[in-house]
Amino acid sequence: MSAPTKPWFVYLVRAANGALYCGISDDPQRRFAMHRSGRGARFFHTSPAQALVYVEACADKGAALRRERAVKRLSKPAKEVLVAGMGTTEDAQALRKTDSMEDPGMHELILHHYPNSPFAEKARLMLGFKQLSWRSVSIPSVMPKPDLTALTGGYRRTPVLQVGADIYCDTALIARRLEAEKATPPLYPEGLEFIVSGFAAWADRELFQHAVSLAFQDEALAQRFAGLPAEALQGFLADRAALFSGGTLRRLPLVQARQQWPTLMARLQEQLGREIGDFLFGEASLADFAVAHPLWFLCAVPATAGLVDAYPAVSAWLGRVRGVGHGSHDELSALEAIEIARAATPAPLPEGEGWALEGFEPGQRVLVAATDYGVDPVHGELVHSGVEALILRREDPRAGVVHVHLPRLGYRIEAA
Ligand SMILES: N[C@@H](CCC(=O)N[C@@H](CS)C(=O)NCC(=O)O)C(=O)O
Repeated sequence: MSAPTKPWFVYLVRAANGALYCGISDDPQRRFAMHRSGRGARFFHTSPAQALVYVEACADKGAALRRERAVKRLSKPAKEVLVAGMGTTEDAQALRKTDSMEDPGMHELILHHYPNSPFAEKARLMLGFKQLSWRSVSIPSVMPKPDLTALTGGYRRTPVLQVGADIYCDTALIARRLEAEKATPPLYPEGLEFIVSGFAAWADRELFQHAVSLAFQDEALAQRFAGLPAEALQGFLADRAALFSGGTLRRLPLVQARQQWPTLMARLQEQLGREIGDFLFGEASLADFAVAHPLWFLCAVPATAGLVDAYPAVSAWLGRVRGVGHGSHDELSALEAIEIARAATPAPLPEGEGWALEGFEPGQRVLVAATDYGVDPVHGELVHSGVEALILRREDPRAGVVHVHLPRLGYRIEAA
């Protein structure tokens, strides 16, 4: 029998100036005593720790870390509700539900996407995995996308997640936002965080590049665009050529993609044959959704479906991953989404998590752009640089003040 896991706690400490600090510990009282003596968190250098005002028990350290992330994302009024209620875990779950209905700081998840986008499928599956409900805004698959860029400030890639006046670009960041929204089931299982995020980055780039090259062969494109006017295909190809201009990535030659594909599939088959669980690393994780979306794309037309079907373990696993579904969702118009952004205030910036960004100061005017493809820049005021994300504040004539969140990895930042 395995040893019972030790409970850990998420706690809130009030500083003398009224601010709330969120942390985790296996002994919150001892930790609070440390904060009182000025040790353990830089937060209390500006204003001393005054009272331990909230403690919530979690099953283990991993659960506490996930809960801490979720609590840190709550608005100040929502944190105050926790403090006032001193709830248990169940109470806090229920409370989060009421928060989203009553607290004007909490907003619905809105996904801007189109049906046959692989990265959008990755996002939809992640939403399904977490059994979240969301609103769906249809965006064009080619430029121009004026309603999308009113929110993003220029970022054009698909998908984009909107939460009120906060706009999340790139599925690498959308995954982290969804994890903060709902910790379980985790996209980053405890102890596998580094493996799944590294592996997902590999699949999103390497595997996806192969899939795109294979999916763009004539026969596959003809099947994809069957029944549509010839101009639709021409317009799509011209748009995708422009998508790559100015970026570092080049389309993988078809012959190379065909030659290398069996190696990629053999690796997946081998991993899936290990009987460590139903998914790539045992339990389902971000890694599964990152591998699934390029394969899902190939399965969509007969000309390329065989590239997946020829590998029974991969095909069966893909069925299981797709089985998580897309969560419950309903349609929202692009104009309503812009109106929601305009009416909302961006969420408070993450507290005490700032991370040095060499050469840049908070408040500076910058531009941030992807480096690989779809390099259209977003201009704004740099209001936060965290470990994973940069946040730009921008004011849009239609969407009002929004915070655009972009990943640090794979993006460049320049003074503007
Ligand atoms: N790194 C980005 C890549 C997104 C991406 O490449 N999306 C494709 C669609 S699957 C795209 O933007 N294509 C051009 C477009 O939709 O305008 C992410 O993870 O979200």
